[in-house]
Amino acid sequence: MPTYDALRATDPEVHAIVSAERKRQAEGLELIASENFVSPAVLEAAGSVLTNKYAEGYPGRRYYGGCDVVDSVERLARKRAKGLFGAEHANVQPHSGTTANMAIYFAMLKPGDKLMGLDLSSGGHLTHGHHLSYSGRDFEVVSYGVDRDTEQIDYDEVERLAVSERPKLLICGASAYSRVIDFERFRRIADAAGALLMADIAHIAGLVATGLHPSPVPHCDFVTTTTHKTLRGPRGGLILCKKAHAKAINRALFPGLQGGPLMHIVAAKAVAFKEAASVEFQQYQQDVLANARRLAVKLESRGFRIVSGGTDNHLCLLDVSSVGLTGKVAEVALEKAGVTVNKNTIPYDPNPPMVASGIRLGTPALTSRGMDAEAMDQVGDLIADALLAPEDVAALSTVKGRVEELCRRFPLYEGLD
Ligand code: DSN
Repeated sequence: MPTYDALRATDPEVHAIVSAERKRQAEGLELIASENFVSPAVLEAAGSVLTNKYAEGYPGRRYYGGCDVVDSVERLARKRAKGLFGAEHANVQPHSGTTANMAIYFAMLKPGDKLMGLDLSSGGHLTHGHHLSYSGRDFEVVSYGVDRDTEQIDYDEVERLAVSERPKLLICGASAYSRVIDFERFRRIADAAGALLMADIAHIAGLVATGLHPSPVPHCDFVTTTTHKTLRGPRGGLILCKKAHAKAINRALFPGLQGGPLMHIVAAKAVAFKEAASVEFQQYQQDVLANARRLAVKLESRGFRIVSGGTDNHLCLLDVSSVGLTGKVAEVALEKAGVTVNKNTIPYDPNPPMVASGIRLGTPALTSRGMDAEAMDQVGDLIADALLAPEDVAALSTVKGRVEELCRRFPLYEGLD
């Protein structure tokens, strides 16, 4: 376990900030669906001397000398990623999910080409064609949403739209969608529309790696993900694709979009891929799913509406307008109670994103610290108690005390200060 003795001596100011963040993570309930707590081994690799090495290029073809050692870690990371997901090719260099997605677009599309993705307000991602992102600025965008009644993807409607719009690239995958995504159906739709198919599995990668969500790999031309969400690796991105596209994708990422890869992060990704292939990780992902379901049921029993009526994955969307709140008010109230969430629009939300009518709750981080079904019932009660008294400072402070008590039962990063 790394310690921060050198940091404390050299820069007490930054040491104090790191220490305060560690304390915040340990003493609060982390329910942001896209966050997780990496293992000490991942943390150690991410903080290693590999940060010192420049390695522009790819293993065996670098623009710098002295790359033999880091070549071996990149090869290992690629091999493990391919094995984990059953993919033909892996590029482990993307600094983030956004650059991973960008590499696909830049390799396969020309400016002005048409892409089609899930609308942000229906659970999609900024990089799937939102007008404020490069994806919505440089390309022509067609968006699909979710059905107003079921709040789930209507595949017939996606097919109708894709066939009439004929996008060059069809994107599936989401940031705030709690149901299974039918990648096989998306393949049939892409074929009918003459489109390439990309899946962004940033949120569900851990579930896919363990077979708890159907894999997009056999059906998609490209699969992108982040490595830090359910996959529980360092902050970063990953691209998987068919061999036929490997060269174009590699070139689009480097030198097209990025410079030197972050070799310490590549090493940490390799560690995370090894961990994700373990029996323990399989159990962990099962617990993530069970906990998400339990939390959703608990909150429903406390009077909250769950978007789409439930969850099949690691997250649920709570419609807080069902108790007269906005997502913004709910997020602030919960923060005062030591519970970290993000406000989130819900399908057909009348509120703008910075206000929103929902909050997104995910169980990957809490499950990493060992929380179980009984703990989820308590978490549900703590959230409900805070949201039923969002302006009551004393009530929120009482909830915070209960949150800290629960967190003490599930310690995090013991030994770090
Ligand atoms: N910010 C990520 C999330 O929270 O889902 C997506 O980029």
